[in-house]
Amino acid sequence: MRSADDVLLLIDLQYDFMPGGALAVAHGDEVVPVANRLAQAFSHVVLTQDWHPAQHVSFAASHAGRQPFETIALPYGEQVLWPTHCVQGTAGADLHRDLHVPHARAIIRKGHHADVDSYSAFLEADRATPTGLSGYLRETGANGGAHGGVKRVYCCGLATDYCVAWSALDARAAGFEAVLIEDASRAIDLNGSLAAAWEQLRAAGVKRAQSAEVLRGAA
Ligand code: VGL
Ligand code: ZN
Repeated sequence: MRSADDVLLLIDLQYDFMPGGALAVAHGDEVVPVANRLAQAFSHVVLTQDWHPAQHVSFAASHAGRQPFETIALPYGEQVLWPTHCVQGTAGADLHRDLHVPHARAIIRKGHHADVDSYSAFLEADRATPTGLSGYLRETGANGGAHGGVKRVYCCGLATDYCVAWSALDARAAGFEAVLIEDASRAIDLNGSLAAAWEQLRAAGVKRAQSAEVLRGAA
């Protein structure tokens, strides 16, 4: 079992990101059994859910004449327009039924502000609004805040080049060690986004690991 310094962050294992879903990630369902195995090795697991209101600013359908996968300029920067996905309370926003992590301690829902997207589990796309996750991780962990909380965040899930990468980068920026578990994640890979994400992750000091290494305590 991993020490209480470590948390496993399982990102967006929701039907809309699975094959057949509204924003399907190729082979996304293959990560569910890997996530289940990893979760058995961590006492501290946190889940995330992409959780948008129906007219969310990241949806192409919210912008007249715009198509999915185009980009637009928003006050906080460039935004990819996505197919409508993970609408609050819909079946597509549900976690995959084969995900078995009954000991998960928290579920962070993100992207719930209508006018701001949030790939990251830590900080919304305006790069100013925290989700509360870093405060939660600092206050919990080994023996609670008084003894220092979580030190290392293991990230995996969907999608490698968006929500997983941004979460790992923001974990680093918040002062945690960060590890991205590659084979427990799958990518969207839009216009070179996967290679760009790996370059950013490397530059930020996020470790790239495989689930087997994590499971045998080598990463
Ligand atoms: C995600 C695009 C839009 C993700 C979420 O989970 O990676 N990507 N919303
Ligand atoms: Zn989304």
